[in-house]
Amino acid sequence: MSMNKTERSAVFFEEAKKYIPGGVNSPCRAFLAVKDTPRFIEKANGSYIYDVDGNKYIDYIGSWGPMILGNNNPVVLDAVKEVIENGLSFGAATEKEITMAKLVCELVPSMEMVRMVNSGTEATMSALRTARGYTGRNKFIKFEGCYHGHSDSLLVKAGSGLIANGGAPDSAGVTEGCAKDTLTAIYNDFDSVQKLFEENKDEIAAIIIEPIAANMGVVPPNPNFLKQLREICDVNKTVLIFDEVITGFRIALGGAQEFYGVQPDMTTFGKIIGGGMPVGAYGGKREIMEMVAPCGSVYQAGTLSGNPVAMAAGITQLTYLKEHPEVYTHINKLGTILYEGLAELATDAKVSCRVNHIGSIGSLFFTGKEVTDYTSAKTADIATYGTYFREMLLKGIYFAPAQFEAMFISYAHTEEQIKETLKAAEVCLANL
Ligand code: KE4
Repeated sequence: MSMNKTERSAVFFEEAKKYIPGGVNSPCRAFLAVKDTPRFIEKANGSYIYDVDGNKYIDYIGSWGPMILGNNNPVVLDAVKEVIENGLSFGAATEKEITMAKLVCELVPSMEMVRMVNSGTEATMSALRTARGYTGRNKFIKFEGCYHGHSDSLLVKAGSGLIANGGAPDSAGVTEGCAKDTLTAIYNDFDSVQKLFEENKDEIAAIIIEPIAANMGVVPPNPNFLKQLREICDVNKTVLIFDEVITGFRIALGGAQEFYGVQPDMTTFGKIIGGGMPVGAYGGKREIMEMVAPCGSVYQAGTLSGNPVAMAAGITQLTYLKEHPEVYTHINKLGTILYEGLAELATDAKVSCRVNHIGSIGSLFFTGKEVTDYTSAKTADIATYGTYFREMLLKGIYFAPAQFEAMFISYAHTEEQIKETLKAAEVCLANL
């Protein structure tokens, strides 16, 4: 078993902790949940990342989703290099923003208008504000275990880094006043949604949902669940928001809404839309989006929104995906081999484990239960996941450094690398 050197990562981590909370600029990177030294990454290329101690890893994070074409895709990189010469940011309108907006509306038919922002958090926060402005209502429904970024009213019973190491799903600093309008339902439990509508008649502005949950680990929607949400929103004139920050342009070119054939009223994007640069977006029906300033009364703004360099990266990546449908065939095929292979190996090793996956995203839960919601996801044994993660990392496989995250396969991954990963997993699972 190869032993990673982690000296330099360890030194950097101690230094970083002096100046940055927890030594990281996002909690998921701290490796707290897996009780290991966070690897400080020096460079990335294709399906590999390289840390500051010279270790090389097959990368199943891809910056948490953006790198669908692989790290440092030359087409995206060239597009960025080309525009940088003309200036990094103008704070003024540019043609590239029209190109991006038209492209998003073309690829996602439910989008009649779209506003660029700089992160998934900004996208969901703004979409929610717009839905409230449009309906004149305050309350909204989210689902336990879903994560929609870190805006106050969405940090209620949220997933991802909030629950990574067994933490509470609610953040300190979110006031009663803010959280009181956040209603939480149970993923895949339509009765829990219906009950909230009965208890809050005509008061619910929106439902926001990850159409495939990926922040309590990957939890696909039950058949008809999304359709039921569509119907109850129609009846109650509630805005249905699909948070496709992870699933957008990933599950299909048109996102989970294309894959499941259910159209939301609004959609939020992040990650892939930026090609690795900071980009988020929200949009949907014209009559809703015309509420947004400066043409409407819902205010939202951003110094770097629609930044020309970020637009070049995002437009290039989305255009490549539009022109190369083979990307999806490839990543979905590798996803089936990897995730079904992991499930088989766990069974052979008599390890109590569930693997949930759709296409190129998936996650592995050390539990004997079907994982269909937050409660069942939480039965997963976090300590065993940590052991498994650390062992795989020592073998050069970089999985999600937390139980309640997804893994991502890119177009740069090869069948050989998947087989190498499964070989490593066979040994690790047998040693658990
Ligand atoms: P950002 O603000 O991190 O760009 O996007 C927030 C967000 C919104 N919606 C969904 C469905 C998301 O998954 C995210 C962010 N995902 C996390 C990983 N679970 C990003 C990684 C991190 O927080 O460092």
